[in-house]
Amino acid sequence: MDTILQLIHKEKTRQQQTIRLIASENYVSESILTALGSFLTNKYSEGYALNRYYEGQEYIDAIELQAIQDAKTLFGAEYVNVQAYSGSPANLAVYLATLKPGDTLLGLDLSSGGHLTHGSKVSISGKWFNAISYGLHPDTMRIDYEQLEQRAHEHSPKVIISGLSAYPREIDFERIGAIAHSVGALHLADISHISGLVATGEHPHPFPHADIMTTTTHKILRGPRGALIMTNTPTLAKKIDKAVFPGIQGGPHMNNVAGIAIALQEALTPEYTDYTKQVKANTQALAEALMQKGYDLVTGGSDNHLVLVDLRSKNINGDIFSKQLMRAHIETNKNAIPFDTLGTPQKPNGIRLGTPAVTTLGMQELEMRQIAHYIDQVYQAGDSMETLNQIKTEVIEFMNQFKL
Ligand code: DSN
Repeated sequence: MDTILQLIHKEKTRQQQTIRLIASENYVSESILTALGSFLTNKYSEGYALNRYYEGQEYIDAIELQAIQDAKTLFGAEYVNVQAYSGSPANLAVYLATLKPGDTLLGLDLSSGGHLTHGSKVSISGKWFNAISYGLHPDTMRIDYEQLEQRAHEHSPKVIISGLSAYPREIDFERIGAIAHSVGALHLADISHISGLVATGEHPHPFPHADIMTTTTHKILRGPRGALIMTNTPTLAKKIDKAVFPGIQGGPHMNNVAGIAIALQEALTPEYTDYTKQVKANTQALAEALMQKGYDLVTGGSDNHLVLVDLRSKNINGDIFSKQLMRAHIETNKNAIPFDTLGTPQKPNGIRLGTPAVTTLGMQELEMRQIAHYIDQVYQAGDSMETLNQIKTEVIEFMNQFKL
């Protein structure tokens, strides 16, 4: 049986030999890996910088203050909490800070590209709160802002959530903010998927149209697993800090916070701005190449880092296709297609593809066309293991050009 260290090594090799197209994944730098595996993991630091419950915090405090300062600079935020363990706890902390059980929140429906924590019935956000959803317009497959406005007036939510996990187009934060404020609701922008684009001006900024912004740190932001909660309102900042600790969490994972601080410093460099531009260029190149090969994309393209491939015209579901792609070392995830009544969560009729990870490896438009070619070859191969193995060999050779 493999030891844990052997399994870690095998996972590294697997990542090296696989085209990773999961829109929420990335590769962190060597410095971030060092922070994650450092002595910081030995320390308890309940509380916040300069106001802790245990002694021995001089270096911990300096790390947390640096992370907060860099997040403020990167996102133009006045108050930042860097302790949430990940995106779901970050959103839960916002709800604890702003809602009581039974209060109404309004978020983008999961099957329209929203996130579980935006009010899905299987999440605490949908179980403990009166979660109402808005969706897409059936003609454009883009957010139906008129429906959003109508539901906001009808249900008077306390919080309206903007943000996506599988929506390939720009979000009009200004319009959502105006709707929220017209009904006395707070606007929470969960920018987890697009935070790097927001930070570098490649997507419109939620501030000043949002009252609170959350983001995970491990997607396009290219940090370790964790989250930021940001606001420019002092009273909200106090409530959010109390909600994170002691509301829902104990001691922060300071090795992660150190990794986040390094990721934020990396994101403040001109190289990172070039990276986010290339992510968008690569997504567009991938979208065009797939459409040329006859694949339908939801909304017919992308403004951000992801595309949603509608497989209904291909007579294969996303579950089977993503497994076949994986056999050829192409890693994707199955995904629901908006308004598709035949697909199920386990067997939806789409796959989601994103370019943040492959762009980190240095891939450009040429490689995106090559990836579209491999994807189509896998489709043509059907379940022929011999052909899938041939494609896998080619993919591994292709990946050898790029070093983790
Ligand atoms: N799991 C993330 C994603 O893939 O979008 C969101 O939590």
